Amino acid sequence: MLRGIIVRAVGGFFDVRTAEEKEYRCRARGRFKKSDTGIYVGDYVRFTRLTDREGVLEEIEPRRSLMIRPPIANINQVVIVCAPQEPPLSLQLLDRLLVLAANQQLRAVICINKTDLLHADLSYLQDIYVETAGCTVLFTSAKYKKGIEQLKKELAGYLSVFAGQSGAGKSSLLNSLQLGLKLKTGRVSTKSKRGRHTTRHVELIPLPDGGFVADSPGFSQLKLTGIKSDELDNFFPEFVKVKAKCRFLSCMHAEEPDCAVKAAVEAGIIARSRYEHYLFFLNEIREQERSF
Ligand SMILES: Nc1nc2c(ncn2[C@@H]2O[C@H](COP(=O)(O)OP(=O)(O)O)[C@@H](O)[C@H]2O)c(=O)[nH]1
Ligand SMILES: [Mg+2]
Ligand SMILES: [Zn+2]
Repeated sequence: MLRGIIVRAVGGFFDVRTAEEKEYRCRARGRFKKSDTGIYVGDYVRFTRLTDREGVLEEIEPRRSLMIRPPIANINQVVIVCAPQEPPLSLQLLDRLLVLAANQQLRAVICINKTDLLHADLSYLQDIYVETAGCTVLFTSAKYKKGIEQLKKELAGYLSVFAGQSGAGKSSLLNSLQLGLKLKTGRVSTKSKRGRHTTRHVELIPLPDGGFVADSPGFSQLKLTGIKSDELDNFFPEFVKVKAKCRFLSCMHAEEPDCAVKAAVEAGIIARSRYEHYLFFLNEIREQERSF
């Protein structure tokens, strides 16, 4: 049997790519159709080779994750693309995406794109996200091909999706990687988006240094579902570092006295924006919990 990863699904067939960079169009045996686990792009599979280009799926390996929309298995990295302007930078959206990524145990890379548009000092983002939150931050310009080599390095070996606001430059960045893609760029109204891309198929694009990127942006669901209010602080690495010093073991870092997280905010060790977004998400989750 051969082993590979499903890179696309086409009309009941699955294209499986092997480590030798060969693709086989495979059909699934009947028993797969009955099993409720499904077969997804991103699944690692074993298959029997029929011809030089065809095979039959025999086995789906256990998947480490499954993203529902878009449906992709085994994603292990998200590239969160933001722009300093056009659209205006939303640190709340960035923090929300970071929480969602952490909840799915995905490595997160923050990519600040369109750096050519703004000559203001963006190093405060480095202070917040690299120094305290322990993320990887890249500064890019898809337009002027800046930072693309660093982006390639961060992608190598991972199975990545791109996420972030529409218009931030996800498609432009993917195109700048020159993987033989020609993704449509520009601001598309939600209406025409629906109309033109009716076949919202997912495909994994192999990277020259190993790994894949999904050509479809991740996280269309932005609700913090599946995260409990008393677990939210775990997704803020800089809170985790200090929270053992809170007076109460069950401290939610909101109304409680002698809270080490609040003290760290006052001392400038934790960024105020991070703390405010934490409180915002905490309220949102508490409201969801009350409505159950
Ligand atoms: N100035 C500038 N414009 C960019 C850059 N990256 C993308 N754009 C433009 O921003 C718009 C939205 O880009 P697109 O890639 O479609 O964003 P997406 O919605 O995140 O996929 C397009 O008009 C791009 O040409 C950049 O680095 N600098
Ligand atoms: Mg796009
Ligand atoms: Zn606390």
